[in-house]
Amino acid sequence: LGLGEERAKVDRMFGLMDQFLKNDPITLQNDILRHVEYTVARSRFSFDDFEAYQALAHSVRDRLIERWHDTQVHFKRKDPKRIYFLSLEYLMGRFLSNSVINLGIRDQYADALSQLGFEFEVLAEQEGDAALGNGGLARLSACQIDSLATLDYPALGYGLRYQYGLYRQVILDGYQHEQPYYWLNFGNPWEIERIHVTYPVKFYGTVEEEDFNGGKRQVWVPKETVEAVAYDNPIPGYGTRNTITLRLWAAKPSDQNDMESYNTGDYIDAVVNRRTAETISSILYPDDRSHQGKELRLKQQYFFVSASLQDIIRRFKDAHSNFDDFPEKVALQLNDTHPSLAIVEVMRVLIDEEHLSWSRAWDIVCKIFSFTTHTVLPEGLEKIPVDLLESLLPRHLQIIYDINFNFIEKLKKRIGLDYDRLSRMSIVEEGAAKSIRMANLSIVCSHTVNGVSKIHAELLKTRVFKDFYELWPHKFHYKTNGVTQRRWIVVSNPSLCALISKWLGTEAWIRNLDLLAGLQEYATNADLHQEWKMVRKVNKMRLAEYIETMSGVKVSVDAMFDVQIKRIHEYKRQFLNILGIIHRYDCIKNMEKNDRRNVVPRVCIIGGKAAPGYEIAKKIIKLCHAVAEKINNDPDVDDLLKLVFIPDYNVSVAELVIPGADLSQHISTAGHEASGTGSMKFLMNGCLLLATADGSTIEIIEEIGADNMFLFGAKVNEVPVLREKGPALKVPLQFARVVRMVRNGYFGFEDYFKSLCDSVEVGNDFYLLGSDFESYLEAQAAADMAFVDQEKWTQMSILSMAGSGRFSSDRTIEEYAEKTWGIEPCRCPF
Ligand code: B1N
Repeated sequence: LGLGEERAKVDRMFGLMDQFLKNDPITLQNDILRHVEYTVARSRFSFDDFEAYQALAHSVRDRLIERWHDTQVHFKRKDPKRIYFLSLEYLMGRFLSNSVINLGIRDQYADALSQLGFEFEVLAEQEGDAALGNGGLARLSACQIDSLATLDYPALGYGLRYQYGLYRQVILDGYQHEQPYYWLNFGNPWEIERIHVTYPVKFYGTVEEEDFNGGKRQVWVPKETVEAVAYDNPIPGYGTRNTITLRLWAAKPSDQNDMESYNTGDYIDAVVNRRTAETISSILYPDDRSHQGKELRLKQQYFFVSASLQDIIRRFKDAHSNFDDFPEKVALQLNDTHPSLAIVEVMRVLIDEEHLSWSRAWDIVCKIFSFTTHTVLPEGLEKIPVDLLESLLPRHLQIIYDINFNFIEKLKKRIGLDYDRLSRMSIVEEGAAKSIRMANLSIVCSHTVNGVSKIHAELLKTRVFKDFYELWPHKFHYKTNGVTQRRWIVVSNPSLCALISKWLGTEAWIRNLDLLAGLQEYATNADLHQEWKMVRKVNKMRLAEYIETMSGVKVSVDAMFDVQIKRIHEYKRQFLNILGIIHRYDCIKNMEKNDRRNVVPRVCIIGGKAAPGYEIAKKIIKLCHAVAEKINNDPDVDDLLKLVFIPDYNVSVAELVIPGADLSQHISTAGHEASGTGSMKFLMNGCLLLATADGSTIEIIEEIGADNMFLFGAKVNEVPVLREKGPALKVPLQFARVVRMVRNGYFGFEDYFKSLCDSVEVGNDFYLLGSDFESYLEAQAAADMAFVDQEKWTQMSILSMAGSGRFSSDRTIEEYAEKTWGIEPCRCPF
């Protein structure tokens, strides 16, 4: 467009602006009541909290849609290079509070509602979490989507619309039970069904050879078709009109399969069979370690990849006719290997459907993909059995073999006939059960491989992907993870948010978290200390109330709230935490009554889910309950020590727990946590960390200094040395004592806990609980000491928060945009 025309268009849009919805209290009330009456179909004179929430959500949705349309129109006109974020998991949590805050209309809604006799916070509690993911990786996707919108990037997130989200954890007699979480039961006002945005996704069948342009070519003749339907979730940025899309695919039966079955006359069976198509997107796999060799999982991955790429290619073709321009317009981000079939699918589409030559297609592929890995352990890497791939996606298997052939041929020229190394680097793993190494495929075909923290990148280069690093050092980078301060401070800790803005004299930190450093100069200011302690106390009271309703345990807010919330894993060492608690309990029991006065009171809080098939993790949950039962009912310890397990840990529970924590534990065996992002959320909320030098903690130390936290344990490089020692490893007496208490049935269930105790016996203690125990107790003692001096503690707490600026996902996303994706902001012009 010429400058004049551009101007005219913008003017016209401005002219239309008074048609946009207004946000004054009267309009908002009218809107809400209109939705009560016409959307929820309840009488506006009689509706309950849930119906009020639904109407409120629809009124917010209307406002989201306006901005979302404007953003899409703007992106279309500008046609910038876009980033497509491919992830099989998103832990979005609740949408309501986050949306109104990002839209800048929370207070207006709160006013409007109070005039109608409702409280915003109460209605917000009606919403269930969108829990379409397992843990850190999935919440990271959600934080990054928020940053992409806030920073005006032309981005689109793709995912799967699982009908069953992460299971609901129910505790019965201290044991974890999994219940299906059918989260769509109550409707979902935050999504927009796009019945016209659908694509066929094909499976199975054979590859046939056919004549083409005087030569031969391979064509896939698939046997089954499933329809992918788009559900769009508008994601508003903060402090911008930009509102981007999270597009989730749902599977629906396709009419293309049906002709034959209907002809056979078995109408009922044919209809019933159609429904199996829907199972593809019905359930999230609840395991965040690995999923090996499950056909449904592979189907999910391909369904996701195929639908997303059809959508991306359609959008590209709307404006372009030459695929050589594709890398100028499209960047594809692989969130771990889960979506990495996208690489093969792009090759297939370009060659088989668009008839590009192999070398042109390969050229394009090598320019568009970037890959982020979240794993530390070689055994955590995803592999797909060849026979599974052969039956489900025969043409894709051929293409993988071809990619691998070319790669190995080139590699031989570079490194010679070093067969060990060649076989380690091959995309195909030979052996009894042949399989495809998805990480190797991703590295070979991506221009960039990113780690998620500094230490993680080191481990990738020196251990996990050493061979590849030596071949292509330029491909390897890292972008330290971050979290969004919008959700993790503004939404979840409004009083801290107000305090920060007041002391900084600006709200600009909500878009630029580095500004928090401005609070360092007030770290010893008495007025700030007083306000700080007040805010923290109110948050602790809120948490104490929650604990009492969930577990019936009354806790004192004067005690130190010591929290460990995350997925239950042996490497995260919740067992170490519990053994430390047993030690503390044992010490109190063995003290003179008078000495007990010197004990710093603690409320130990543990929460997290164990993968349904992960036996040891489930035993850790049971142990936590068994120990809690004993301690919480022992009058000897009374308020000096309490232990509570918070059931069904999820995003909205985290929003409540984190602002109320004094101390949080991030105690993985060094070298096992790729990054960890929970620690960043605690840090932003002024919670002190008790941690090992692992993952992102190492960078947190650089920001706030080791003096402001409680560090312990073997370092990354010491871990292999200690493991070498095996049975000769030195383990403190106290450790043997507490393990023996569990083993001997002090907390009951000794048969059940036997294998758990065995897992930490000398010679067997892979995660080094025994050898880290002494320094763990020392760090705990240092935390007690610090807590006694409340001014000192408050100072450390302020400095933690003030030093958290680097851990905003805004910083991470800016690094990705500039260094990896090559994209620029594209801001809506209002
Ligand atoms: O990704 C997070 C990191 O902060 C954590 O350290 C890391 O453990 C986590 C298979 C995973 N790694 N791998 C997974 C999730 C789901 C699944 O099906 C693996 N999650 C992580 C963000 O970088």
